[in-house]
Amino acid sequence: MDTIGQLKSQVIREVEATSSLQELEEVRVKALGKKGHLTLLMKDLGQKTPEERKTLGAELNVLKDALTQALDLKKVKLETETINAKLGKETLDITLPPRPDQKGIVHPLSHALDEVIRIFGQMGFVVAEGPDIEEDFFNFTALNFPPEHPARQEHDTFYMPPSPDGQPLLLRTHTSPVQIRTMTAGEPPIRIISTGRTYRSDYDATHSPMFHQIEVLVVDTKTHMGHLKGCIEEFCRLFFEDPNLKLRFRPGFFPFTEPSAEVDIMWKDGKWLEILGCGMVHPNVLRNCNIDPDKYQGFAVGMGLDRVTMLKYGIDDLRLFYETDLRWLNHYGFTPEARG
Ligand code: 2NL
Repeated sequence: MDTIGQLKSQVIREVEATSSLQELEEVRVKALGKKGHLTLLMKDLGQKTPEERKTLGAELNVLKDALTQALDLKKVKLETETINAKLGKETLDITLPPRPDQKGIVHPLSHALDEVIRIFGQMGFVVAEGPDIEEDFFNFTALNFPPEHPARQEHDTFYMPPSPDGQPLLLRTHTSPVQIRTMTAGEPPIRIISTGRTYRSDYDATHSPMFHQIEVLVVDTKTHMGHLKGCIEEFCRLFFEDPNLKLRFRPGFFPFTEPSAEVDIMWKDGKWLEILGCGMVHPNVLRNCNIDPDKYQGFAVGMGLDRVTMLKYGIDDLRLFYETDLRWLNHYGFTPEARG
């Protein structure tokens, strides 16, 4: 009894006398640690009679709670004092100008691609993607290029070592293989745009060995050139933000479309500028994808993203897109907030 009363007032006095968290911890260990006074008293309980154990045990538990509470209270008090002392010493110079906030900039190509996807998305198209390294079959053969067709060289194709099963591999020269894969894998109706990187060995102010294409493909019953023309007109007027933009369709040739056309838009000062190629999907291409050309027709459009981005934003050398010059990007790029 007496021991308990003494221990209590002694520990409480010690707790009150501490002036740091470290001192407080020492007091705690001395009383409640493995070899602490209270701990030893509790161990002693084993030697007592059951009757003594009952009363003494209860008293020791009350003491333990009282000491723990005193220690906890003092701990909070010391912690608060420590923080207040620290805050009292700290000064914050709110007149300092803030460091400039270096924001990310959206590359013009990404911005233009977002626009293109938004416009075709509103017309009901979905985006399709495929691998950059393609099989010769998807890039050329299925698209009605005969084996000896000069376009296979004209395209300045980057050939890769063949695949383990002997397939000729190459860096895709256009995004058309994505459309071939889509037609082969699924049933019409099909309404897709395919976008991504394409590669040809060519380098000057208007050609980069890696560039970007956007292709459009619609396959359905009763699809005709009127749909092709309307879709292209709608797209160009929205993309170039001119509802009265004049377009001109000229006959063209591609192995994968028949008939084919090249499309010009009327640019400032009455000049026509070619911006895309298009046509009705060649029946051989449909057949190569197991689509019956007597039942389905399709139209397709192919466009260089780099070229239309240069036109829209007045960039005159395509190589600037790929030089990663931050000053250029700050001038021609877009703030992320403007991404829609
Ligand atoms: C251009 C012309 C074109 C296509 C691409 C295409 C794809 C399939 C079937 C038929 Cl799978 N056609 N694509 C059609 C006409 C023109 O691209 O000047 N591109 C930059």
